[in-house]
Amino acid sequence: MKHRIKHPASSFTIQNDKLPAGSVLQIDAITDNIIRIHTITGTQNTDGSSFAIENPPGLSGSFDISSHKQAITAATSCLTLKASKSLQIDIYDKKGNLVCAGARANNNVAAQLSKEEISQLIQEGHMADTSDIQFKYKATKKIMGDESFYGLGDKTGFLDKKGYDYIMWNSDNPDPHVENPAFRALYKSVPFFIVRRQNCTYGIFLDNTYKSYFDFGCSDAGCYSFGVTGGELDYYFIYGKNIKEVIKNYTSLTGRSPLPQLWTLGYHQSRWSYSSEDEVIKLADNFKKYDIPCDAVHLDIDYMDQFKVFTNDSSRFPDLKSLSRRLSKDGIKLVSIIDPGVKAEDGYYMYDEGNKNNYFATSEDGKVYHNAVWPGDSVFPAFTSSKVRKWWGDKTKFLTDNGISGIWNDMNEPASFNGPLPDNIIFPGDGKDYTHKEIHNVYGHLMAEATYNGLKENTQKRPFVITRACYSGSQKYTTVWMGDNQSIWTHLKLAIPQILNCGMSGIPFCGVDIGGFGSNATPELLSRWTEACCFFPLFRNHSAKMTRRQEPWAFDKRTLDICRKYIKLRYKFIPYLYDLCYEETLTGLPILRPLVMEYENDPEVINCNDEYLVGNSILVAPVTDQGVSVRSIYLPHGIWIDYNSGRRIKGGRYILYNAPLDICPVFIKGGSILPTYPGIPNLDMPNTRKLVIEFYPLDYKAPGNYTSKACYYMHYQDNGTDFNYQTGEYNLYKFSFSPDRPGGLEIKLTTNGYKGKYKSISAVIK
Ligand code: MIG
Repeated sequence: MKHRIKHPASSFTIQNDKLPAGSVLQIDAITDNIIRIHTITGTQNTDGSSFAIENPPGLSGSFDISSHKQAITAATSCLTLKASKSLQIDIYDKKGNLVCAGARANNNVAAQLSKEEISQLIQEGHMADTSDIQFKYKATKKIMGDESFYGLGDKTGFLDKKGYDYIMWNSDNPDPHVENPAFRALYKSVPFFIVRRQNCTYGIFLDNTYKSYFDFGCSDAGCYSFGVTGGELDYYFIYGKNIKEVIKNYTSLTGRSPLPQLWTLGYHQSRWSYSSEDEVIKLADNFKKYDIPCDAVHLDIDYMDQFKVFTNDSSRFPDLKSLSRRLSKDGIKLVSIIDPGVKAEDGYYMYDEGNKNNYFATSEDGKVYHNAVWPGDSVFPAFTSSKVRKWWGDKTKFLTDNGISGIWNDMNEPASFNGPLPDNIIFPGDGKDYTHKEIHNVYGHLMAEATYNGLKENTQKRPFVITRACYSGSQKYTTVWMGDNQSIWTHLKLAIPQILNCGMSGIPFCGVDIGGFGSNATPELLSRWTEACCFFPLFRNHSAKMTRRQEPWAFDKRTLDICRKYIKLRYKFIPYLYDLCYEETLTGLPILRPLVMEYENDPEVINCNDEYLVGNSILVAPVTDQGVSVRSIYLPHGIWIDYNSGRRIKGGRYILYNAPLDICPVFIKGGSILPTYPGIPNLDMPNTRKLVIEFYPLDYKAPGNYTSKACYYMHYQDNGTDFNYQTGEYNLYKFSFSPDRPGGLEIKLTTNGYKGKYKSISAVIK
């Protein structure tokens, strides 16, 4: 919901005739390294409010303000901001270095096509973004050196966004999955980015839900800009001494992902659609038959009765509850899809209840607004209202009572088949009506919030929600996937920078459709895709109707063997992934990290698009090209242990690596201690009580003959299901290695709150 941000103790305002009549620019010290810069119009809503920020960090910042003729200077203990009367804002660090300099606004809009360009595109039968971009506000900053730009959620393109421009407008249009000059938006709006140059990092969070534009030196190499088409200019300058600090500070504002249920880190199998109970049972049997671990099967839209949400098709799925019971014997959970569009059909309970209570969006004349989605003629719940969210959340009981363990929110941009929703459609909220233009980009966010709270209340378990559309801060409620990619190699390549930027935007639990959603996968593509994504937080194979089937066994024995091998590798490292989830709850740091996050001063990794780190101990450099079995890999400085051969390799250089189809290059950082599972069939709790600790010393000659520096690792354990950990029901272990200690490795329980201790922990030295 929309939250009021309390008026900070320390702030000042500037008036200027460049601002619209009745508006002032207000600058607030939120903390000593977060400064909010926002316009305020009129008297109403003077504190501003936010969909993304619910519990701002303490509002502890304070300004020391001095005013001169031409400028106001305001200093916190970390930053000094100078605001000229002409509204140029420069920000300095404690040492007096200029961190972020305002630039004179220009009229350049990279995304705006000229009239001639538009008519030519249309003449040739192409689609074009013909909208006339009218900025209400635009902020322009200097590019001062070798800046790189990271973040922006799910946007396509490279890790470093310098030289590109993007649009925030949640869009159900899979075309922009590849670079396309006519479209720059995708499903999500996460208007946060990190700016990094030598010895300097900061982030900017533009908290505005209207359509907004970002230009990173695209239309003018000397500056970057961001502009909004409605509402107030409202952005946070977020300082940090490195990328990690910026992410910590950003997530201290917009929130962090809570711990997931353990099983959600397992392998998920999906298809549009598994469309009968029999088919689902056969699917589950195949996982057993082929010896492949699996924790979840997803039910796409065909389980519903005529696509009516919160119903089931009783001819195909007569008894979901007993189906779920049958699957749980094999440790498999069911996740089902839910779309926001409610079928407009008298007598259908969702439609009737919503109508009776005015829960649906309306036209300006107050009549319920209709468009079409999967059920045909449909109406759209106003998730802007807390009553509607409660209503929707309560309805999830239909699914949880039927044994469904997680909800997959689709089409919540919202997508519509009869043209886009007009800007002026009204979504009633709490004490305020919102226009579609204002809340389009948070529709998916609010639906996720409703789903999360409903699941939490109905089950008392940690809710598992996946969403396609979202906004900054959605990480508190949901995991995300990247929508409709295709079974093509460029989309496999794209998945890496997409997921890394998503993680740097505060959304750690994310994934892509493994094998590709649209078009036909090949055995080679599915093999490489499963390898490349085997550490992705959300690990789901999904494919579209009318495409070639894509389960691990759908092709040949070799593909099956490779998928099994990498799915098992994934399960082996789930304790490590879960530890990273725990770390994320404390810091906001993503599970998958670009190399630049851990090796910030290494110029080789600034735009490394084809490798990623899992935490800081595992480096993955998958093959993402067809027909390729050798690739170059950059290893940052340090000793890296080739997971496939055990070889120790000195980093700080490129190596050429042989990676035939069944090999994904994976490296462990020398001196790492990692918790692993011995082979387990799934994540049912009894299977997860045994742990094997692997230690990768810097130098290893033979069993018992190795050397390493002192190091330690903290391992987290709880019941993997509910919220009891919040009242202390968890264990923290410290695994440490000391070269002086006989026997080397020591395993110690440091905090013991949870009684379900591991039955056995064994140490393996690699
Ligand atoms: O119009 O539910 O992105 O994952 O399988 C397509 C059917 C609707 C789009 C989702 C996709 C899902 C599909 N949905």
